[in-house]
Amino acid sequence: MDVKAIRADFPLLNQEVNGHPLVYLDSSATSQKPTQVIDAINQYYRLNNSNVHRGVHTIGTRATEQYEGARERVKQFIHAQYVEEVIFTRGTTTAINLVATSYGRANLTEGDEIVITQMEHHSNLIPWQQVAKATGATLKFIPLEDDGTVTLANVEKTITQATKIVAIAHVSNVLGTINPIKEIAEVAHRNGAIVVVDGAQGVPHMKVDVQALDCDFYAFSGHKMCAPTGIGVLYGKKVWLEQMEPIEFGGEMIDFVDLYDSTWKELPWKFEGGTPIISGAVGLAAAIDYLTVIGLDQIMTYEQQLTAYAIDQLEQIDGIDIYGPKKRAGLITFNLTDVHPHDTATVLDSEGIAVRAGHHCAQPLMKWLNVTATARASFYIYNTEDDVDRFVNGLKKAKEFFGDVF
Ligand code: C6P
Repeated sequence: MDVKAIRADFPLLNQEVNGHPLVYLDSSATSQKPTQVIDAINQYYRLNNSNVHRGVHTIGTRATEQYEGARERVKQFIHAQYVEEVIFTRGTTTAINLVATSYGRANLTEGDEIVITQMEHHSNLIPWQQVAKATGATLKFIPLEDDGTVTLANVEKTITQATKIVAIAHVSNVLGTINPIKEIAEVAHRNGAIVVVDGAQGVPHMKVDVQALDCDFYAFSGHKMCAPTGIGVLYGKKVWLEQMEPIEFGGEMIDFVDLYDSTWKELPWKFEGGTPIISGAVGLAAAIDYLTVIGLDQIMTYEQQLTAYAIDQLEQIDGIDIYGPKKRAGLITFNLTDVHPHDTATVLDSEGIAVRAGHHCAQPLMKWLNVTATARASFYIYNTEDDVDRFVNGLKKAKEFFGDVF
């Protein structure tokens, strides 16, 4: 991977923050955008902006072709079997809520179980809490090992014939744990349950093949993979999507409308009520093209190398707790002893280094870690060993600042 060339594609990275060259280590929150994506959106608005699926005029046809072309790109990227299995949403949160509300409320009843884990982001927890409340189903949690992984033995123990839905992150946004989705799907299917994967931290960093994983639904956000905010995807197996009712009603998603009743369009449009996120889809297609040229396997390997390089250095620092397993995705969640993570992040920011501090939308996981908050450095294709060195030096400064000398 030519990281120097990649960095040059990201204009935002080329600036000073607080008098220092920016080191951006918050890509798990949102990634930066390359010129190729910014230009694609710019060009769409300059040349092809129109509403889709409506007019017969040339500009409208171009916009429709770009929007539906983006769907085809997503289909290829995640290796879905059918293009109509790709529903555009606002992001991961909206995608999971769509499954929970439409599939969950229609198919669950008292006595049924929804199996999740304590490492879930709130977006893959609260929608299921709501389904449980509405249907009388109960939530069950696969226990976590001390390093924040799940074992297949515990997966086997937790999923039973009463399980109807298993909802799990592909990659934890806090621990970096990579969950064995294919194996979990096998256990779930053997017990008659479906599997919903929160892929927000998966798709941007690794090759995802939804048919090979055999998951029933897979949700992800464009903004974590070089695309703009406001566009995301729900992949779902056609067999389920066809049975499901829309949850948003109005323009775009209808077939025939009468005074007292209406019918819906076929897949995927029945789930895309209102004017869709056209420029977002155009940006997502450009981001997919960009990442595909680099290669998802290369991205994963590179990020894991960079993370290992960082952890090696961090482990030499006294008084640092690093959370999560050894084999992990490209992020490091940590705390300096007796220093609040917000203070750590503030000192790093004064050095031009952007990390995230807080509960990372995973309060039950913070409880499991026995902390109220943590700091987190997350890496992407444009980060370098030099960024890691600056980060480690910044942490040393933070420790000095708060009264502990190495
Ligand atoms: N995590 C983070 O800093 P949205 O906001 O819908 O694009 O994605 C939600 C979401 C769902 N699942 C996981 C595993 C996630 O990491 C996220 C977003 C960001 O970790 C913002 S809290």
